[in-house]
Amino acid sequence: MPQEMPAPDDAHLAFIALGANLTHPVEHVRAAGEALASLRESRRLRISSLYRTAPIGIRDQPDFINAVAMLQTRLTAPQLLDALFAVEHAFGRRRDFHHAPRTLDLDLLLYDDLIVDSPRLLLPHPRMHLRAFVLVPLLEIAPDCRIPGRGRAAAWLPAVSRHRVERLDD
Ligand code: PH2
Ligand code: MG
Ligand code: MG
Repeated sequence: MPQEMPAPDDAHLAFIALGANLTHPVEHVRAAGEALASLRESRRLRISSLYRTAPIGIRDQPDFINAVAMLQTRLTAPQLLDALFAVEHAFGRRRDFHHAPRTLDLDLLLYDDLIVDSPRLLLPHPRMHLRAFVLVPLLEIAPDCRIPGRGRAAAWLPAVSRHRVERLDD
């Protein structure tokens, strides 16, 4: 977590990964970034550039557009998760199969330095340190970010240098 961001006692710092790879993914990710800016009980502190990224997992699908947002929020982690599902739903997200192409995917990456292992919520996101499409935008907005249990996020970059990640022009 970046340490330069002191928060009131009831405010928490959360990082959210945005991804889309179906119709108009750039517009969808941009609009989702705006939706995060107006989430209740929350303030969007930063949002990364947009990145065009090669699909990880199922390779035979379109490139993704990815970004990461930093939020200050008074919502609890489960409340924030529900709010993210609501935004995904509003963007017409269908859950066809694991890793299926998606109109919008919002993943809660980090919530303060919380470690959670429940059926509904895993924190930190268990694969975030292995994905350039998460690490590169995350480090753009929080270069000193630490992942609980995994150390500095930046230390994981060399391990994912083979993943294609291109920053889009503004
Ligand atoms: N999301 C996945 C699986 N693979 N690949 C890229 N490049 N970007 C994603 O957001 C992504 C993925 C599952 O959520
Ligand atoms: Mg995902
Ligand atoms: Mg998801």
